[in-house]
Amino acid sequence: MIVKKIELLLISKKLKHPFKTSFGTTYNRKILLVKMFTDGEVGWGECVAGEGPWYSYETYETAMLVIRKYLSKLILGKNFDNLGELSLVMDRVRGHNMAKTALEEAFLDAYTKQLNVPLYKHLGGVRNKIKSGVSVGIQKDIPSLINLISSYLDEGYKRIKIKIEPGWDVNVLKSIREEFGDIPLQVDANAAYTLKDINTLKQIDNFNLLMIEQPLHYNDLYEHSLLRRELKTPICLDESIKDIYCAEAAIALKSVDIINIKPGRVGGIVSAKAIHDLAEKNGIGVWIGGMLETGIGRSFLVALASLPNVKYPNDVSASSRYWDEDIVEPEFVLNKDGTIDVPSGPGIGVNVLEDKIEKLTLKKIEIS
Ligand code: OSB
Ligand code: MG
Repeated sequence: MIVKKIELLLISKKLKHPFKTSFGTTYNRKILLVKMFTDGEVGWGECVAGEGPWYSYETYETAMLVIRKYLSKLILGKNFDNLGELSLVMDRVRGHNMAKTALEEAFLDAYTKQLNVPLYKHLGGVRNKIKSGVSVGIQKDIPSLINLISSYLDEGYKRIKIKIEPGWDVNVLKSIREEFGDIPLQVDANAAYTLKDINTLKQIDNFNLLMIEQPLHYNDLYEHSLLRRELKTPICLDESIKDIYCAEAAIALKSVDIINIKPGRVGGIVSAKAIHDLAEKNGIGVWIGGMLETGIGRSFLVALASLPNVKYPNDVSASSRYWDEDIVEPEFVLNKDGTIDVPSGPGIGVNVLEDKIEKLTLKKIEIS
């Protein structure tokens, strides 16, 4: 399949609820979408880089620059027989994983539409419903958090993840356990602690959590291996696993019990699948993380969540958890049993609503 033209669409979209983590608060998302024209089908991808370099060094602006100046030059006008070939060519650019992922996604959507197969089947998915959890940001006070969790449980979410940071941790977990008993619960620190916080971390360890996600530094593997020996709660890594090399090192160092896989963070669908397979070989379960995606990025998360070694509920919630209106049809909805259906149509399996996108578009760049 030949890559003929790439369109970058920068849209702005308001989140239903502001999302606060230990690294900042997001109210409005600027989202870079990629529309790729090939000699066959057209495909869509989503770049999860944020507005500022807080979760990772990438931003939507660095992604636009790197795609325009470097990545597009490596792939435009070229023929790729499969996604692996496209991915390999883009390896020449170091880093910029979120930019690469958006291009991989757009190619893969077009490619699987051309083959007339659903994305999840093409990737080796084994289930047509995935377990959906919800990631709840830091709130202004505990009663607000309890109310929000309560409404998510009413909607049918079966697993709750809360964001924590020093000062919003032990007290909060105590209230949640008092209010909701032994619901499946986990925490995500987004690298807000150090080994000096060992006393707090040991208290967090007493709440029978499914896992504690990225407690220590975003680049660290070694200190997580030390911490892991001190806690009974499984350690899940997010930020620290940037590619297959980090995943190998984390496993060898015994730094990790569970891996959160986000395609944008690890450089694409090929890399996500490789990490999934490596973890499986080593008896480490994975789940699919989210970055507050629209329905376009979400469709890739849902497909990845259908892979066999996805052993935990995913941060892949229904469209309505993020947006008043999604930009795909049908939207992703939560079933009563806390699952989300995996689309069974060709490619991403949902229709991209271009008229809605047009209304949200701040900037459009054509590269050919
Ligand atoms: O650490 O998992 C994270 C959102 C933005 C940046 C980092 C993270 C998150 C989430 C959101 O937790 C998960 C979702 O998309 O529902
Ligand atoms: Mg995380």
